[in-house]
Amino acid sequence: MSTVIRNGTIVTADLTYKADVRIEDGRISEIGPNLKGDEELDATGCYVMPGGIDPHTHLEMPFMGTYSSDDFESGTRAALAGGTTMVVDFALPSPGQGLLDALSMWHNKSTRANCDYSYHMAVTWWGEQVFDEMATVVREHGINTFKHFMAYKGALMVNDDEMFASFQRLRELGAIPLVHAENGDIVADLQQKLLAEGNTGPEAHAYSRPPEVEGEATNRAIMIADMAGVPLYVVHVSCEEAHEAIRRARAAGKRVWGEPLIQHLVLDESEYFDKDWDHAARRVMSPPFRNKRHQDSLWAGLMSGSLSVVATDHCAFTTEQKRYGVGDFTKIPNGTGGLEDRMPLLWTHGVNTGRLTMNEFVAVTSTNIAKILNMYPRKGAIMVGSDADIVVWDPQKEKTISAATQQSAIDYNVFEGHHVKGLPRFTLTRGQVAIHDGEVRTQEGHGQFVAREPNMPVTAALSTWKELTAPRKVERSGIPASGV
Ligand code: DUC
Ligand code: ZN
Ligand code: ZN
Ligand code: ZN
Repeated sequence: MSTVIRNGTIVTADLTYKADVRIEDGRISEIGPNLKGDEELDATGCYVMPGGIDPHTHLEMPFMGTYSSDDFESGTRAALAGGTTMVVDFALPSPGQGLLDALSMWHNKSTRANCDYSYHMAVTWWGEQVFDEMATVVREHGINTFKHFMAYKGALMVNDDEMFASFQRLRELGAIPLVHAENGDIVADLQQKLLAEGNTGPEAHAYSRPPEVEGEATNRAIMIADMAGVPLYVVHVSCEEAHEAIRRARAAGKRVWGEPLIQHLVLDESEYFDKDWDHAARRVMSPPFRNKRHQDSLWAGLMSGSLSVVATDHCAFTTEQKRYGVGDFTKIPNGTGGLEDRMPLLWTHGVNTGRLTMNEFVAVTSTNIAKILNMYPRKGAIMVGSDADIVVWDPQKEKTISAATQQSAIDYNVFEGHHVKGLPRFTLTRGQVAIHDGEVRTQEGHGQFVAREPNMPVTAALSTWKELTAPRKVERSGIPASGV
């Protein structure tokens, strides 16, 4: 059984050309003119692009006293409806829980996925067990990225010494650290001050996490990664200060990547002020939405290449869940949705406005992250042999975003009322047509785990926990003994 996508224009991160695509056994088997197949999909007037990859989702995640409401079924259905064919979720050990234990919990949740998926592992505490299990996670479980929370003090946060030790371990394993960069100590301090002054509403969430706390933590993480000799991926870059730190690091030759979210590119801080409680609380996420100066900086980063990937941090809570924080903004579950809307919104605000070329759109929604996570060209490419994760994109198709028609399980959409032009006609996940001209044909359980090899050569001999934690003599070569 073969499927052929006919009469479309292929758009990849570097090429635009007219050709048909044949798919067999879930992979692309031929690209060329006038192909015939058992099933034919008409792509006249459409662009045939690598399906989107969202490298930052939290599906069914235990967080802030509850669970995020989209699970691997509804989350991946939303993804496919919007042209995204793969998600990378975070396996999140609770403090004290082993990495392998958390990983098997995540494997159980994801059996219902409609599209392929992978995981980043989160380092939420530090100790010999984490150190040991890291090697197993990388070498036997196909995970080469590890997330560190510099915020959420008393819950998920790791300190600088722990981060430095973890980064050194990742270096010898050929894995890459990710950071949620906000100064958690200062956020906790500002939260208490705001509450003490009677600022209990959702707008205080924004005041408690100013751009400076993100800029400081981003700079710090970059320096720690540099001292440990590892590359660094900074998730949800939301402000100019963080973007500038990344841009400077890249200009200095450091391998640092920044990931803005579609929410921060499209929505601003006015969503929190002079709005009813539910409206503002539904938009509480960390980092919070910023003003136009920051949005302009993020767009400039995408246009110039100093920011590499657009994600969602999809972490959806119902209005009822958000109301846990009535009377205390620090208890509002942090997170917003976006999986279904990322690609149409970025096309509308990026390609249709002339800020991004179509090829750049493919790069920042799919190809760049496939390369960073070491799964290119299996994912992120239209090439013979690549997985047939494809979106047939109709640039003329329009809609107004609304919770009434979304796939996500929650009762609202933070982009309600936004008009988009540019939507999928077909979305294919390993050859299966999951979205067919507006009709949802997803298959629960079709999705498979994608294992990813370490990115860089692994050092010949790994250190032991004892070696890593042993006191070391600090060498101060270059400092004259006289102190002159
Ligand atoms: N930020 C959110 O808003 N939600 C999930 C975790 C995070 O860092
Ligand atoms: Zn985060
Ligand atoms: Zn996140
Ligand atoms: Zn809009």
